[in-house]
Amino acid sequence: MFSRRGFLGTAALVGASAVQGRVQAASIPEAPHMDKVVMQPPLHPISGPDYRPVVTLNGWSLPFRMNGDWKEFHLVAEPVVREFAEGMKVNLWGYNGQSPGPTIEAVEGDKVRIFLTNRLPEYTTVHWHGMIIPSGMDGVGGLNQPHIQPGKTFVYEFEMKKSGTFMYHPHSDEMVQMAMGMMGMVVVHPRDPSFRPVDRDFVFVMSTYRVDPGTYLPHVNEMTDFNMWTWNARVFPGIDPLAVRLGDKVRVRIGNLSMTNHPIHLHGHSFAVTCTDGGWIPESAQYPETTTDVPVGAVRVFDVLADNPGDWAFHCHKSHHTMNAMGHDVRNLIGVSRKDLAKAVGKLAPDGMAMGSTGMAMGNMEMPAPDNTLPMMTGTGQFGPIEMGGMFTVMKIREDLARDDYRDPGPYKFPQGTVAYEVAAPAAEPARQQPGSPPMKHKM
Ligand SMILES: [Cu+2]
Repeated sequence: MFSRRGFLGTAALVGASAVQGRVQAASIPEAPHMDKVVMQPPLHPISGPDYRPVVTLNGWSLPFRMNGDWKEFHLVAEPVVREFAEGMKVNLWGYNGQSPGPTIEAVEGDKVRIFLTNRLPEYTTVHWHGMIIPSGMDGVGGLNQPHIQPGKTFVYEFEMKKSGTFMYHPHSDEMVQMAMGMMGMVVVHPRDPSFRPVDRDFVFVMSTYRVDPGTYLPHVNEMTDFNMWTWNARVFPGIDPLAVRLGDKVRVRIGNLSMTNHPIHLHGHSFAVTCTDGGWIPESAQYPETTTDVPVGAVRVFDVLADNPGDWAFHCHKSHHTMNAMGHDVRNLIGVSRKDLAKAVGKLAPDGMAMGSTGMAMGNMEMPAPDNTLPMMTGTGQFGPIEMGGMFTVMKIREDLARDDYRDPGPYKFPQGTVAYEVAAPAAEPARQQPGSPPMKHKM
């Protein structure tokens, strides 16, 4: 846990408009540190304008302190070890003990001072993606400021001019530093608590890595062939579920700092995108969707009324993105006779295995994996294997959750008679005929 000593919630901050004053050298705040990989409880404001704090999937919000009318945060850029899911740890770079870094929460109109201490082996900066700030605070190394050398601390000072959802990441050796996991989210709450309030508010950022099975470091030069598709540097079944109370209005804020787009899909509901990193979308311009594409370098926020109880899959709809480490050059063997294939493989590689001739379901391809990797498809539900990985989790909508209870409520208890069921019917033969070939005999 982080130490809360020395940190307060929001103190009264009225009429803060002009950004002024240089920080006193002696007064750099303590840098909190997090070593847990499960969602931390929301960080409620103690005074000042009220807001409903966000929760970060497998993450936390950075505590702050008030110094006069400045809200002060301290980020530390440093190497971290991140567990993607049980059985796989990766050496990344991040902030304050984790990758991604903590979520920074503030209120529209706040004056913030964000210290950045560099404990990386190379220089860095922080860019505040989507935020309207003075040019000299924009964090592009060489363009807006000198790079921050190892061991040095810089400070960023600006006013949170508008509410919304933003991101932070380096603009300094950016390809390497983002491929190593340096990123985080910024949530600026509206000063008026009656502006589009919700009951639950989740946030996460998407990033991708290529970590070859048995290794511990991402390939930072990879451009397209990633094998770990993560939400907050976690993959299914390691991603926190979204625990929601029936009837809650729910907001989900999604950043994308990976190198491809992700169509994000929620089952059982329709939602509307209400905000991007550019700002709030007028109600008249919103429309219902069940999948929304989150482009590279963008934020999409959707609001949904959780009025349908149950366990609802919530995932990227690119099916390769709900897989873990895999070889992409696996041949498609669907329809090939397994017996003939086993014979042919056996001649070439006596220890080889024929797999996937009826698909790739787990029953067909259990195989030993090297250390420090994850099965391609995994996870178990109350009815059997879920066979997912990567960008997949579950929104769990229950009647009986307390307001701030985000703990996993366990599997849904389906009311009797509401689950798809088998009926007595003649056994069906699998269809095996190929175009232009004679019917195959069934001899599996
Ligand atoms: Cu995706």
